[in-house]
Amino acid sequence: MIEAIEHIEFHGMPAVRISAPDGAQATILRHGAQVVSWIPAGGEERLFLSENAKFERGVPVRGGIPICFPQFGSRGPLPKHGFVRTVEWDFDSGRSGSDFATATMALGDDDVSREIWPHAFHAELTVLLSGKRLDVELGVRNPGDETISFTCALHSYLAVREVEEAQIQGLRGLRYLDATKGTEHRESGTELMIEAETDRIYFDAQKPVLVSERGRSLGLSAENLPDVVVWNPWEHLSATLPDMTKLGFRRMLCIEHGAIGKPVVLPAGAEWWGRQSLLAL
Ligand code: TA6
Repeated sequence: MIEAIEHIEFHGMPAVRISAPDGAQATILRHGAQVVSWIPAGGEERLFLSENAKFERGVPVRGGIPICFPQFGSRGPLPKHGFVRTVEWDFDSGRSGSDFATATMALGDDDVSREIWPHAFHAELTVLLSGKRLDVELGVRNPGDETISFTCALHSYLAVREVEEAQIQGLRGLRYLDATKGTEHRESGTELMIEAETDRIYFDAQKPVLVSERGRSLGLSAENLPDVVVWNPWEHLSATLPDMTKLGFRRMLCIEHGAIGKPVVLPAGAEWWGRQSLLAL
């Protein structure tokens, strides 16, 4: 019988694998508390992980669900996407029941983090697996005595059969930043298709996002993460990324929920959480 919570090595790195009795499974690296695999009950792998991903200390892993915190992208003075995706988190706790399994990873500030971001924080990443659903929740507490503010995202790399054939719904009417050009627009189409490099931040999304492909779909919804990033590097940008294979960009589609447009402001002692939920349909 498979244990519900297992401590394993994944590409030479310590990881936690959680398994629900219905066969659903997820793997979380301690490096970055990054979910690197999710197989829903009765299903197949739904997260993209580059075949050329690097599994090295201090280096981001290309694929899965990297955590961008306390800064999304290069929208501030910190390293791109912040620093928590490249440091080792602690395993905090794990639990399972008749139809779920869950694990929580934790990270607090230390001398190294305060050199980059001079603030006290305590972050937790909780992954809850049940049937065809995966909930990924980032919680942040401010244990210090000064207000902190941050932007963040759960940078989910979805596995797709063929990115050009995937239809993305749920974004119509939203204001978005086209980060490839630095221009703002409003989404007029009901379905977004990826046919070139795409890097957009949609603000204040209220509805779930649906990614439909031949024979399968994936629904994404969120709480307290109002913005949605859609990213695919396409051929030319992908060729400059050493951790992507030549055709890897065709197998991935990032749909990232985040708090990007309006930073989260946490007074001393306050807590916040944001959750992205993925449902395999
Ligand atoms: O979320 C989209 C994005 O901000 C893109 O601009 C792209 O650079 C991507 O993240 C990946 O960033 P990374 O630092 O992991 O290569």
